[in-house]
Amino acid sequence: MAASPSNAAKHRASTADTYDVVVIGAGFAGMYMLHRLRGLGLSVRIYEQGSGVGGTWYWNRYPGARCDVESMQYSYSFSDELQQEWDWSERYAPQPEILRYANHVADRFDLRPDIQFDTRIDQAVFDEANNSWSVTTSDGSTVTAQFVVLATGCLSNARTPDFKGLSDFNGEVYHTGHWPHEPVDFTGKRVAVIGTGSSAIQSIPLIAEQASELFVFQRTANFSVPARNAVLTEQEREFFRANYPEIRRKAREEMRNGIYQEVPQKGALDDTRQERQARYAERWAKGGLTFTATYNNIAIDKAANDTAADFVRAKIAEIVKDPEVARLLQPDNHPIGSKRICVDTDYYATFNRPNVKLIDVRANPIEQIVPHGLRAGGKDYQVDALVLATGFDAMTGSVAKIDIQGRAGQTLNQKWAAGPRTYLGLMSEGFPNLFIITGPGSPSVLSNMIVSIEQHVDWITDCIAYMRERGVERMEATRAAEDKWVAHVNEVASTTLYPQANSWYMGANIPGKPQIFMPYIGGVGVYRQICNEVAANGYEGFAMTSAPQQRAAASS
Ligand code: N01
Repeated sequence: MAASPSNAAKHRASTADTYDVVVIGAGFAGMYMLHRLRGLGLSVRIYEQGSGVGGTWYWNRYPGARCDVESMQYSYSFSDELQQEWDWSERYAPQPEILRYANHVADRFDLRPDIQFDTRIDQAVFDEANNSWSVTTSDGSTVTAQFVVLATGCLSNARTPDFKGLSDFNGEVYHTGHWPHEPVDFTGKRVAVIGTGSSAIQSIPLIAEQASELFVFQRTANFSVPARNAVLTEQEREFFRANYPEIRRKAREEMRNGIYQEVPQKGALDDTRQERQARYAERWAKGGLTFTATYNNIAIDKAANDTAADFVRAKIAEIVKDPEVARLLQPDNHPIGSKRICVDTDYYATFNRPNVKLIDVRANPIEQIVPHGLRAGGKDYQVDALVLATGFDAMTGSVAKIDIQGRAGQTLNQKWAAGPRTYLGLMSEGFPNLFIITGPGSPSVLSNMIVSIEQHVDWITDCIAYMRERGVERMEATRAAEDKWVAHVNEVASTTLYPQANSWYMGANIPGKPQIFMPYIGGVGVYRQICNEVAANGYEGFAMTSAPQQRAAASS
């Protein structure tokens, strides 16, 4: 439902520099947060660095960018009208369509009047006397808010490695996470792509169709499964529309990753080799992320994991004609799924094209960028364009760019110097009234992000309503609750194969970043239950302070 004119007027009635809540980021998290807080009658301001809504889908415009969660599930569930009326065109929505959807939501719920675009937040300082945050924007103005919500995204701080000579390169340089708004035409050009993560794996097949020569610089081979993308039929859309209440409920409560799917009942080693091959072949033919859910122990049992990894390695050998190239493309240093599995269209087959060359950066490290190309392993590769598909400073990178000062002048960067510490991923001790959406310590990037975003936004909204009803002005995670939660997050991670990979989940892709498994791997259903119980128990593990209490404490 669009906000009524009277409501909209009320939202904007706060004084220009004081808000109840400042939200940082206008992606899917920030937009829904604004919508819900308006429902409480609060004054809210979103600050967004980009010139439009959509967050990750605003920035990542590289060729082939699309979501790896199916479109009928990668969508908001909070409004039945919205989910009934929006027509997704394909099984996996392409980036332009997801961005159209984000814009549609912004218009439909009249969100834009409360979003300030082209504005970064540089600093947020907690004022202990007033229980409020003083927030400074990139245009130099300062506003005050009782609450700040970080809706900054987990994969929004694109990372350019410190390549020697990069600024001397004479050609075009692109980063997949910061792609130009106009289409880039590589026709007839010699192109180098550095990196072979999801962004590279999606863009390489399309760049290869245009480029005269494409050099792919691979340091670590990644597992990828076919997307089998297709146009959605009306019948498929109708199935979801008719069953949304049950599908969404199952996704939230019963699925570990927030994606409604068939749940495996047995382990990989419970089947004979022949049965296993048949099951993997069936999932491979079906396509998509559910490949690693063929069995229930692929993420925890190395022997089980090996059977899935071997299947994919054999597929690579079958698809790629040159045995040496196939060997290089076969991942050999991490369990399948311990890095985010990629979902592709024709990725491996692209290496059969005569204009595509794979360069093994592990054996031949990139030494430097030279004016006309790239030097690796003592050899020069002449190129006209450089595509950096080198990933992100994930989960903490965007938060770290903001100078956040909590109680007693402690900064969040100081506190997280040895790795992020949160209670439930939602708050960090020492930083009152500061909420994080899909932060470290929550299922976040291991889940269907929209499911996790909606859960966090609903929880935060209920929490703020609870505080308001009781005259509570300040809320903060306790040290004891945070310590316990951090220990639990680490303990659960250590029972899986995830920490065995040098992944961005571990912070391993950023030199000097502490290596800690950042998301909570207990599953979205379990996690939701824990969050609900904490709330039902009067926000157990959080200290709540009302104004008179605080004054009394100060004078005693
Ligand atoms: O980034 P990445 P991404 N020299 O970090 C290489 C989501 N996503 O943008 O592995 C040479 O995965 C690096 O090599 P290595 C998804 O969650 C989703 O591709 O560090 N190479 C790696 O190959 C995904 O996981 C979708 O050895 C260097 C690559 O760059 C996440 O975003 C689509 C290097 C970076 O891969 C990130 O994906 C796209 C160096 N100095 C993204 N530095 C979908 O929904 C880095 N690399 C489908």
